[in-house]
Amino acid sequence: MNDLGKLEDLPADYRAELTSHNLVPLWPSLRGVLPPGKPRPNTRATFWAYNTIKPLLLKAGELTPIEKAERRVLVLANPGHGLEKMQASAAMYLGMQLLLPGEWAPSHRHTPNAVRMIVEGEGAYTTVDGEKCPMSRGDLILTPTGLWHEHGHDGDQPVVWLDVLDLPLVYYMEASYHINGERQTVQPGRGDRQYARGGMLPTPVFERSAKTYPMLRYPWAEARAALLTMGEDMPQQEAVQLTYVNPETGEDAENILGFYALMLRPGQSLRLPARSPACVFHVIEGGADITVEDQAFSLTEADTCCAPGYTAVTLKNRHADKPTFVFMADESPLHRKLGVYENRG
Ligand code: 1HN
Repeated sequence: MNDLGKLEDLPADYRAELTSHNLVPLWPSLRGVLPPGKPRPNTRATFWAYNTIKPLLLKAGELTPIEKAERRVLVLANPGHGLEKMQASAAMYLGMQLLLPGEWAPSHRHTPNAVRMIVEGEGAYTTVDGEKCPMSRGDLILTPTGLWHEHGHDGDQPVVWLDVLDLPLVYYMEASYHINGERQTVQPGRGDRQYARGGMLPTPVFERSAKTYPMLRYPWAEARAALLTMGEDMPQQEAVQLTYVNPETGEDAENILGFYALMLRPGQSLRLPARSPACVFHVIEGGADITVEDQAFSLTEADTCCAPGYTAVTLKNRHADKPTFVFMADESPLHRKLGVYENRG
């Protein structure tokens, strides 16, 4: 039943004639594009250790000046897709970016959406849509589609952050391009200050802010405090997780990828259900053993791994005496909007 015949079953002259007319028989390829029961993802469970990446990134700092690189990034590429594709999953791109003291990564804007999760170092900032966002460890900073962004660094130590983009999807859609721009003028006002208190929104009396993305920076200090407070009020075995959202709409912070912070309590083990989107895990604080099917990774601070969709993932806090905090990115908003989201338990 499963064998629908091979291309070679057809006479060579018939195949050649089809080809000459840009025609292809479906049946030899049908099982490939519609495998039985569940997809056969190219995305492989993959682990990237920060202590491997950091020296190589610092070396890139010596080898390649920022003026030449524009963005000095080592891409965390999934071997299942082929490294040259620069994909972590079908829709996610991951990269570790280095900015050295005094450097400036010039302003541009592009169609793919990006976020940065700050890994290490103080004193850098990214200016997004005229808003100067300071970068500190664990902060999440959005650069949504179409918004100007540039990075600068007034500190005295290297700064490293994790870039997460929906580039593979936008590129696949043949909708990926960029425009270079001038240095931005910093405008007064910051979303992370205006939206700092949950449940209370700025309400101008005479006009409303028309910003599609009102909040661009999600400080780690706030996320961490929220997780700890939530944890105090929840049963011990329940997952303590928050979603980064647009405070005006309550929707995911960006349109295509979803972003979350998870707290594993001391010694806690947590099984995440098999869901259709692929998922990325990055340890902000602590350490976690992460198991994806038959693969087991031990993550310490600043390590990153990814899991394909349709796969259950188990996370275990490696510490018995303190919580572990994990940043997650996934393809849920995309799957939900397209109607293909599944949770298989
Ligand atoms: C980009 O604009 C940045 O602005 C980083 O820092 C990584 C990877 C692909 C395409 C655009 C940035 C990127 C990128």
